[in-house]
Amino acid sequence: MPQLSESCLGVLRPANPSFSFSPGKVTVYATNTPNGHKPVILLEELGIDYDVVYLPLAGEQHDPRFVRLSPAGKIPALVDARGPEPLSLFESGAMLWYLATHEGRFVPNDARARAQTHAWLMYQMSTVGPYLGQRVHFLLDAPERVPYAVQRYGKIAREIYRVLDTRLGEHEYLDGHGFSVADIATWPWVRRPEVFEVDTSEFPHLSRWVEVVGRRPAVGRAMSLFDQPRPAL
Ligand SMILES: N[C@@H](CCC(=O)N[C@@H](CS)C(=O)NCC(=O)O)C(=O)O
Repeated sequence: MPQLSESCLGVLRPANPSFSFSPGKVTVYATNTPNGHKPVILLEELGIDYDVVYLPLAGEQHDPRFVRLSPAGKIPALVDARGPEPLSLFESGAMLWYLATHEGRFVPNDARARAQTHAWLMYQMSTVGPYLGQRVHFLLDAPERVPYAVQRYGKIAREIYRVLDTRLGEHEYLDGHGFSVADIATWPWVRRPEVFEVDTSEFPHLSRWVEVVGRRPAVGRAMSLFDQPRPAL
């Protein structure tokens, strides 16, 4: 396998025909999207040895061998082959929660504090990702311009930024306790407001947090992995 990165723990490699995973390591199947970024950021933060298998989403996500790893045929998928039996997971929020609780990092120990981390992670999974995804779809991907949808998801996108900005005006990080999986899940989605045509001059607290999280060395390493040339399939 070509090792494309000297600076990252993660190695970006093309999907192999059997969608096999790396023995004794964590393998993430991902592409260069916010949902793909999340587990890679956390793995870099945790310093766990991992490989990233790049899926271009050109149809191979529906391959039955991939669907066995990710039942909805979506990235990211993760296999933790460090234990006696490989553990296969889909849904990025579940991956973050599993890795963080397994390592005892980026989630608070106290149950009440942890519940707040969970709530902000759920807000990302249920609202930030799906609605900003619809915003992009109707701005950039829809075969025709649908003014109602452009307006509806524009309003929702601004509301999401407002909710996050309010929270980040009260707390340094989303869960109110420290940098956590809630920040890791949310940051890749909201870091580029121009994509959603959201004017962040109204949201200074969110802008401060986007910058602070983006300066974390592990976040930089994870994102640079996705900046590399994509390995040929
Ligand atoms: N809730 C899922 C969303 C996953 C998702 O929507 N992945 C997209 C890329 S960001 C995908 O794989 N799309 C391919 C397809 O729908 O065929 C998660 O967070 O893991």
